[in-house]
Amino acid sequence: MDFIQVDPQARQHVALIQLNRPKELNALNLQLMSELRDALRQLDEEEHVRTIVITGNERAFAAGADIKQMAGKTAIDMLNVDQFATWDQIRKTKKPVIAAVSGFALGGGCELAMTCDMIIASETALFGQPEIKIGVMPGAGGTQRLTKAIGKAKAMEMVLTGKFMTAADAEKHGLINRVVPVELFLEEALELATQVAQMSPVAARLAKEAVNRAFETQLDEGLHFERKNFYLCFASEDQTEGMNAFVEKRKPAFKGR
Ligand code: CO8
Repeated sequence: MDFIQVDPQARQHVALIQLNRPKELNALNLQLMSELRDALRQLDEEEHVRTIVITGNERAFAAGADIKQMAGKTAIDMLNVDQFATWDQIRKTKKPVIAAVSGFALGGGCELAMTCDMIIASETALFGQPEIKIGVMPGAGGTQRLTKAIGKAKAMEMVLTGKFMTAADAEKHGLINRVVPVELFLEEALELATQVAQMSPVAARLAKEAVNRAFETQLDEGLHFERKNFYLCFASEDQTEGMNAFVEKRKPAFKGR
């Protein structure tokens, strides 16, 4: 594993996965996502593991999908790569998964945190869907999960302006479970994972499935719709301009085509 570190026994019955591309603020490239999928699949099968914590580092949980990797892609390239197959496998993890978030949780990083079952955040955590600023839109569930978590008005504002939400506001609006001081965010997540790990693993799995079922049918349709529109963004000049501007560290000049 190049971009993640796995400790299958961080605590009794609790595994820890750390995203590990610190220089790139844990930007989620295709390899990292495949490694994460493989690790979750393996931990899901290991009998001694009952709950899983995913974390980044103090500065960043993940600053989104890897813009440098996506910048030159066409809509058809994106469709053919089908990276969301990996995301679908991740969301099908049977054991409870907790995100321990500090610093940036942006774009795909925010979406990854929301794909987990619970989120513990440090007081420095910032959540956002800033894709609009680089000429695209959320593609890994952001338009669906954020809207369900914090409601239409707040979600619409975040998705249309790219504005970040602080950990305190994220707690207030129901996006996360709780905020703790930065030195405690991982400890708190491991503690919560340990609590869940003391329950019946069978009941925990079934209960997780049932809670997710509360919105799953709608979610499937919503995700499908979101993906089509996300791919369509890659047919625009604005996507090329937006992502190139990020890579070249300048302001984008969007033209509406
Ligand atoms: N992709 C690639 N590289 C990144 C990313 C990213 N998302 N975020 C940061 N980096 C890199 C920077 O380019 C920089 O690298 P270098 O040192 O080589 O120039 C390094 O990480 C450090 O970043 P900054 O110097 O920019 O650090 P700052 O503290 O000045 O700024 C920010 C931090 C505000 C987080 C800034 O880096 C930023 O705006 N990042 C991009 C955030 C963003 O737009 N995220 C959304 C990406 S699109 C997306 O997620 C689509 C999701 C749907 C599909 C999911 C499929 C996987």
